[in-house]
Parts: sequence; C-alpha cells; structure tokens
Amino acid sequence: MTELLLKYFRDKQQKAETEKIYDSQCPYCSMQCKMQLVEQKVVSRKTYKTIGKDNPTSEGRLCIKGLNAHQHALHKDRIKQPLMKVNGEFVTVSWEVALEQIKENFKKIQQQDGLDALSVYGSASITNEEAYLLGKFARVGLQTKHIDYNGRLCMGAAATGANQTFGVDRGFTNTIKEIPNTRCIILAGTNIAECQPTIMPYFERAKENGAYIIAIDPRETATTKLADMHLKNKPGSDVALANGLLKVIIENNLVDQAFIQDRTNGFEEVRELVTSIELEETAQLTGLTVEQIKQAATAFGQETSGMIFTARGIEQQINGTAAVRCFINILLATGKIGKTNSGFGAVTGQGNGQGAREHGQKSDQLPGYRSIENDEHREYIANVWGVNAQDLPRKGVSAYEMFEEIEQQKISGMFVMCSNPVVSNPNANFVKKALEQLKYLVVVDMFVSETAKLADIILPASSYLEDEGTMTNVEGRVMLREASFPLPGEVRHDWQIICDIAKALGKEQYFPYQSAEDIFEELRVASRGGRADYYGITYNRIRKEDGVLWPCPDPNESGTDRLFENSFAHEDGKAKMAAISHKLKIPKPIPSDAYPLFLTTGRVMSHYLTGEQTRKSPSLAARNIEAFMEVHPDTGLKYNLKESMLVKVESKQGSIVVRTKWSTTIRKDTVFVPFHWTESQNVNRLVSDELDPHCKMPGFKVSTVKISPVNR
Ligand SMILES: Nc1nc2c(c(=O)[nH]1)N[C@H]1C(S)=C(S)[C@@H](COP(=O)(O)OP(=O)(O)OC[C@H]3O[C@@H](n4cnc5c(=O)[nH]c(N)nc54)[C@H](O)[C@@H]3O)O[C@H]1N2
Ligand SMILES: Nc1nc2c(c(=O)[nH]1)N[C@H]1C(S)=C(S)[C@@H](COP(=O)(O)OP(=O)(O)OC[C@H]3O[C@@H](n4cnc5c(=O)[nH]c(N)nc54)[C@H](O)[C@@H]3O)O[C@H]1N2
Ligand code: SF4
Ligand SMILES: [Mo]
Repeated sequence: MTELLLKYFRDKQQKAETEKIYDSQCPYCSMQCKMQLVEQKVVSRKTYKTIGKDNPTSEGRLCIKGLNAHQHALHKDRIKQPLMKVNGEFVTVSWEVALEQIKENFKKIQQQDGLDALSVYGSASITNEEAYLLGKFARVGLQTKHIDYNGRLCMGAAATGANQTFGVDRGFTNTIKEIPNTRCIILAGTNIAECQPTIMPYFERAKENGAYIIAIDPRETATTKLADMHLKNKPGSDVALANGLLKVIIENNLVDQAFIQDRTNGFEEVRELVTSIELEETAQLTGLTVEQIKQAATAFGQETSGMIFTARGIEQQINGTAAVRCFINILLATGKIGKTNSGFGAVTGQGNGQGAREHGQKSDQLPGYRSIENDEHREYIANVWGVNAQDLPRKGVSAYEMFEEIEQQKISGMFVMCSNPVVSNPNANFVKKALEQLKYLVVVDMFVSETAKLADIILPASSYLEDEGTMTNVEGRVMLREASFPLPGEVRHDWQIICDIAKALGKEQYFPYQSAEDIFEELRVASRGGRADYYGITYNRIRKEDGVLWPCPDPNESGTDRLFENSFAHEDGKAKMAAISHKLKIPKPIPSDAYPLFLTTGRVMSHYLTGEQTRKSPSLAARNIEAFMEVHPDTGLKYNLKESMLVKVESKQGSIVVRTKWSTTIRKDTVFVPFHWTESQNVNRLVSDELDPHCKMPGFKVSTVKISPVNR
C-alpha cells in the first residue's frame, strides 16, 4: 500500500473514532422524517450535521427545515435551568425551588378559586406518551376540566369533519404508497410543497403516471405549480366550490349509485341541495368561471380512481368542518373511498398532530379517542387510572375559549406545555392581555418564547434529540422516535416534568413512570377498544416493523393500511353525507369600504409555526428574515405602495407593520401574510375571535383588512 493510501485509511479510522451518531425524527411536520445527528469531534471542536434515514414514509428524504433542525436544538439560547420571575426579571432556580413554588401557587388557586380555575394548554408537538400523560395530569393530577391544546387551531376541523362523516378520524384513509397510482387528485387548501416537502415525490410520481392534479388556492404556490389545473378561488369560498363541483358530477351522471346505496346515508338531501344551486352563483361566490368548475368536476368524476387532500386552507375557517364534509361528499358520491388508490387525506400539520389528537388532550376527550361525556368511556378510563368515574371532570372549553374564561375570571392559573399561544391564537392582543391577567402562569419550553416571557416560571424541556417516545405521522403510522442525545444542563423531558409536578401535588401514585415506554404500556391499555386503538402496538414491534398503522387492536395482527374497505365506523357501517349550504348564520368577513381586501395567512418553507425554533436557526432565518405581505402589484399601487416597503395592515382587531412583496399571481382582492413572526409583525393581531361552532376552529384564513404605506 502506498503512503498516500495508508494515510487515507488512518485518517478515516481516526475520524470514525471521533464520530457519534444519534437517531431521531424531525421536530417539525407530520412527515416525521427519520434522521440522524452526526457529531464529529475534530481536535476539541464538535461539529454537527443532520442526515436522513430510510423509512416507509419519507424514504430517507429531508427538507431544509429538517436538515437544519439541530441548529435550534443546540442553540445557546436553550434554557437549561428553571427560570423564576423575581421583580419582573427571570432568575435561575433549582428544580426543588421551582416545584415548591408551583405546588404552593396551584394549591392556593385551587383553594381560593376552585379546581377548574387551573387550566392546561398542551401541544401536538409532544410525543403520544406526553400528550396522554398531560390529559391524565389535568383530570387526575389537577382534577380540572380545563385542558385543551394547540391542535385545536390545527386539525380541529379535519378531525370533526372526519368523525362526523366516517365515524373515525385518521388523517389519511390510505397509505402514502397509493398516491402515485391514483388517476386524479384534488389538493384543497394545501401547500404540501412547502409544508410537507418530502411528500412531494409521491405526487410527482402520480403525475408521471398520468394523474390529473387540481389545486384549489387563492395564491400560486410551489404546490399549485405542480397542478394541471389551479382554481384560484376567493378565500373562504370552498364550501360553495365543493357543492358546485358535486352538482356538476351529479348532473353529468358521474356518481356511483351502488356505492351511494350500500355505503352512505344522506345522499338525497345532498343531491337536492347541490342541484338547486345555480353554477353562475357558484362562479360569483368563488371568483372562478362556470367553465373552470365544470372542467374540474368532470376531470375528477370521470376517472376510475381519485383522492382528495385537504389542509388548513379550507379548514381554518369558521365553516371549516363544513368544507371538509363537502369535499368528502364528492368522494362518497363517486365511490372513491375505501378502495385501492382512492381515498381521503387531511394532511396533518404538526409532528404528532395525529397522535396528540387521539389520547385525551382535547377538552371533551379521553384516551383512545373516547368521549369524556360517555359514561361507559368514563368508567373504562377511570378503571385504567385507578380513580372513581364520578371524580373525573366533565368536558371543558376549547383552546381560544380558555383565554375568554380567563377574562371572565373563571380561570386564574395556566400550565402551558410546548406552545406559544400569544403568537398562534387569533385576536392576539386579547390573548396577551388575558395571560397577563392570570394569577399564575407556568410555561414549559426550550426557549423564552413570547408566551414564556409572560410566565411566573419557565421550566426547561428537552428537544427531539433527547426525548424518546412515539409520534403518529401523517399516514397514521405510529413511529418510535429513538433519542439519546445527552440532556443539556438541568433540562428534563416533558413527561418527567408532568410526573414531578404531580408528585409535588401528592399524586405520585398515579404517575409512577420510569420511562416513556412505561407510559406507552399504559396508553396501549387505555386506548384498547377505543376508536384509536393502539393495544396491539409495542416499542419492539414498531422497531421491527418500522412503524405500525392504527387501528391495531391485536399484538398478533398487522396494523390497518387502508380504512373503510368494507364499512365505515358509524354503528350502521355507513358514511354520513351532509347537505351544507355555503350560507352561514354568522357570515364570514367580506371586503367593505373600510376593510376592502381579504387577508389570508399561512406558512413559508423555511419557518415553522410561531418561528420560535426556526428563527434560531441561522440557515433557515437567512432565507426569510422578517414577515411580509404578498400583494398583487396592481393592488399595491392602488394603495400607494411600492415593492419591498413597509406597509401597515389593519383589521378591526388590530394592526401590524410588515414589508410588501409583489406577486403577480395572487388574487388582486387578497393579501397574504405568514404567521412566523412576533410583536408588531404578529399577523394574529388582525384575526378575529369568531370560531367554527362545530370544532371551535378560528377563521385564520379569512379576515378583511386595509393597507397603507408607513410614512417615514
Ligand atoms: N414550512 C412549514 N411547514 C409546515 C408548517 C410550518 O409552519 N412551516 N406547519 C405545519 C403545520 S402545524 C401545519 S397545520 C401544516 C399546514 O399546511 P398547509 O395547510 O398546507 O399550510 P398553510 O400555508 O397554512 O395553508 C395552505 C394553503 O391554503 C391557502 N389558502 C388560504 N386561504 C384559503 C382559502 O380560503 N381556501 C383555499 N382553498 N385555500 C386557502 C394558502 O394560500 C396556502 O397556500 O404545515 C405543517 N408544515
Ligand atoms: N394566523 C395563523 N395562525 C395560526 C395558523 C395559521 O395558519 N395562521 N396555524 C395554526 C396552527 S395549524 C398551529 S399548529 C398553531 C401552532 O401554534 P404553537 O403551538 O403556538 O406553535 P409553536 O411555534 O410550535 O410553539 C411551540 C413552542 O414550544 C416549544 N417547544 C418545541 N418543542 C418542544 C418540546 O418538545 N417541549 C416543550 N415543552 N416545548 C417545546 C417551542 O420553542 C415553541 O415556543 O398555530 C396556529 N396559528
Ligand atoms: S419539516 Fe417535515 S418534511 Fe421537512 S424534514 Fe421535517 S418532517 Fe421532514
Ligand atoms: Mo398545525
């Protein structure tokens, strides 16, 4: 061997000796891409990079957010000790002191204001084990009815729509692997190219195989560019559009009579409603042409297979549940569900947006998707938890409504875990005031977020690199996030923090866990027999099978790839179609002289939700350093704006200042602002407090605003 080769192998060996690899899953979206953090030690300096790891869903891919996720997790601003507010300043304290203060304040509030005066605000970015435990903590540890979570603002409408229609809510009815083989795809209010980037190859393959893709979005996005047809509808007009599409399908006899007969209820009412609509009215409501509506409907109706995907674009509306149901009506009428290559997909948002909506964080829910108002369900869970069913609280209120209850002095203490509600809730100015009004606020976070700033105490939580547990991904596949990176400072896992507080409150016997797996073992039993049944799933099984799709009631049988092949989950086995008009009791905002433009909100590729994490990542922050308002130049000029200048955006609720960004492809009556920034760039200062009556989803996607230049 030559000297050169020898040197090469020596170097390589040395490198290997100083390289460590840590498994994890991306902390961001529902794709839950598997990844590895590679730590290299060169002399005494450690460097890090993230690489993808093969798995059935993301197939080893990562997007830019995943590739740079370690930058925030390893950031110097991570809090590593509890922080207590003393005279308006945060000081570091020991866990002992922190837990003692929490105990004292929680007990005082319970004695003075009653058990329901304490509230819990949870998250769909924590593991299944933690989401489950947080629900138990509220009901057994604190004995309060007040618990809800950020998923209310996310998957609320999709979940309610699916539950009402199918009787069960697993985001995708089919596995992701079927997408490339379907013939026609409707993407309704979803920007997968920027929000679930590693899913894109499935859709690209579908297109290569000849599928016709229809995208519905008021803006042109990287996703609508993939589509064969882009329906650039007015914000908030999706119910009208779905009903119009179904009218054309029915009148052109593109329905599946046998399927309707055998598998559904309610078709007659739906037929009556939609056929009574004039397409000219649909065109006027949606801002599309009759021709476009006919073309889209026929394209979908005439194909032998098809899939419809919805996301927040149609769901974050005060009739979001209705929009979901009306799009599912199209699948049911054409018999395109419960079959190979045909089905529905509500594209889940957060990393554990699916699992965290199943096991009891919702105000009206118990584990396994059980109902807190159902006596049998209460009895079953009380038994698993070793408490009396009578002692379990009843249902509480939704996420945003908890802030209203603070104002009404029904809630005086709050425990926030893994969420930043000051930035993510509608009517943000009001939410901030409400939180300031609390007697006591505990925030568990990795950073001093906008919400954490208002806390009396901040507890340091572990990150995706450190915290092991299961996450249920976009497909409904339960995955095990292996994580073993050393905990920095005195950071603890969310589940440990819950157990520590429970112990301080004298409830230790109900929270005896030593590991995430211990909690999962209890979750399995608690979910057994429920709609989201995880009983058949174990850590070992997940490891062996690379994830298991729920429902999986039996350890000896496989999970469920495709739902509804023979029946739906309602008692009679049939799906419930719903005849819902676009007309609302409380109408949606429509542009007026005072507020002449639609405002819609959403995301950009490089940032995640309230931006608390991605703004800390230099590689991501560099791509979008600040908020902006996407506006058509014709509209901008009409309001005396120029490209890239500061603009004041005002609604009835409040105002913000951001920079203009010209777009020749957005509707001229609509502007768009992403919600990843805070303070004077927090677009939620403009969004109203109106909620969907069925699921309590805020109308993030439709506000009306006026815009004007900021004179300097
Ligand atoms: N990069 C990135 N990825 C993410 C996230 C992130 O913050 N950043 N968040 C994750 C989470 S939690 C979620 S919930 C998902 C969200 O994923 P998406 O729902 O796909 O994202 P959004 O940008 O909120 O909205 C989708 C699209 O809806 C369009 N839209 C707005 N109003 C309307 C309307 O009235 N009708 C219709 N048909 N469309 C409308 C918007 O223009 C936008 O392009 O993304 C997940 N992935
Ligand atoms: N205008 C507008 N508003 C919206 C939306 C919209 O489209 N438009 N979308 C809504 C949607 S879909 C969502 S999902 C919500 C999300 O809203 P939020 O839940 O408020 O958003 P995040 O930024 O994920 O907040 C998570 C916080 O927890 C911290 N954190 C991260 N990981 C962990 C962990 O493992 N443990 C703990 N304890 N803390 C952790 C982060 O630092 C961050 O401060 O926003 C909603 N708000
Ligand atoms: S953000 Fe989503 S698509 Fe991107 S790497 Fe993370 S999990 Fe995968
Ligand atoms: Mo979300």
